[in-house]
Amino acid sequence: MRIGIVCYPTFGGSGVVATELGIALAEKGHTVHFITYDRPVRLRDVEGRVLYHEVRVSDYPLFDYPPYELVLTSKLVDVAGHEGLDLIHVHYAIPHASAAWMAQRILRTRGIRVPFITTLHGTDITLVGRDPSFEPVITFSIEHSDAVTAVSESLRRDTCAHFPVKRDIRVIPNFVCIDQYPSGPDAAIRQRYAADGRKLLVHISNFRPVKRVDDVVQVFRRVRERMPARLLLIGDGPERQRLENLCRQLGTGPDILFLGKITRPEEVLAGCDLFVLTSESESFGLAALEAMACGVPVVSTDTGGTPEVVEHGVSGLLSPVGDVERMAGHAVTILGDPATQQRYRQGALRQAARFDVRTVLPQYEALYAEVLGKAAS
Ligand code: GMT
Repeated sequence: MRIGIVCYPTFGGSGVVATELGIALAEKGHTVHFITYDRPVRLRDVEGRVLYHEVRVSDYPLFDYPPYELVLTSKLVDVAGHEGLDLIHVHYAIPHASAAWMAQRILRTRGIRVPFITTLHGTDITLVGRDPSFEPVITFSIEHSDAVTAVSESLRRDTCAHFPVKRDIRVIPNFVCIDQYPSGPDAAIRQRYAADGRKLLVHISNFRPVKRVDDVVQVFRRVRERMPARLLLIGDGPERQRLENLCRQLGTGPDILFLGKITRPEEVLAGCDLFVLTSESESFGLAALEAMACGVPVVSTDTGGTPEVVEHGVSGLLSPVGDVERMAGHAVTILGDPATQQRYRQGALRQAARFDVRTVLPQYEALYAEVLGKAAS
């Protein structure tokens, strides 16, 4: 199959999943064309079957707002027509789904039929999508996609609750390529950050308000009162500078390290003891799944799709949003005793294995076949 993938090329979960999906499809022999404004951060080639087409919006003084959606549409028409794409798979509804719909209509005038699938990832529905100014376009693009998937049951429910859509939305969860993750704790990472045997807590996000990273700091400070520990904060975003200032005021010093963006988070996760995720809302929590794939249990808020990923009492412990006391208590429960930590570690590995690419990829391939079958009939 020749598949076009549209995604955000950044460190966000939707771009990461789209990239890993494209690579996994290429490993199975499909040819995959990535169409986006920058090379996705984790993209790599597989025997010439992964190609990248840049969407470049020219700067013209009349455009106060660069018309990205239109240029993306034109690029989709160009790539679909010239590369003979069988289907287009867009990740994140805004503005990818409406661009794909427009491209589909233009292609049809040229006698080319290309179905498109939209995968909803979370903030396109839960935050951005609920802005009334987006609603009509998102509703329309969901209704007019040839198929729609959501990354969790919770996101599927949210979509049906907040948008007047009647169509079927299939849940296909996010995944990890388990074989790419280290099988045991990494001694070199521990030597770098926890040579004195202290516990290593870690958080990864885009530092947006929805992640409530202040709560991560508050949870850590409570844990730190009970045991030697260090917190690694990975990623970057609008809240980072304020949080760095807060940590300076609190005098947390080397106990809290900001590491910035990291392309391969497992290179740090593999030495960590606990992942902390304090989000207000989270459609899935891919970062938590990646931590679990490294055998790192998770202390998280009980919100959105997180309970579908982190099994309470097995791979981590869940608490209500904002309850930093309870989250700190959970962290101490997991870290306070080696046998308990080991049990959660094994639970995290087992749970992550349920989301292995070998289980999830066939679900996408089956959907592609269904959509192509319908398009041909
Ligand atoms: O977390 C973010 O704000 C980034 C966003 C994205 O589009 O990359 O993440 C969303 O999609 C991820 C991949 O499906 C999910 O794992 C995240 O839970 C989801 N984020 C939210 O719902 C806040």
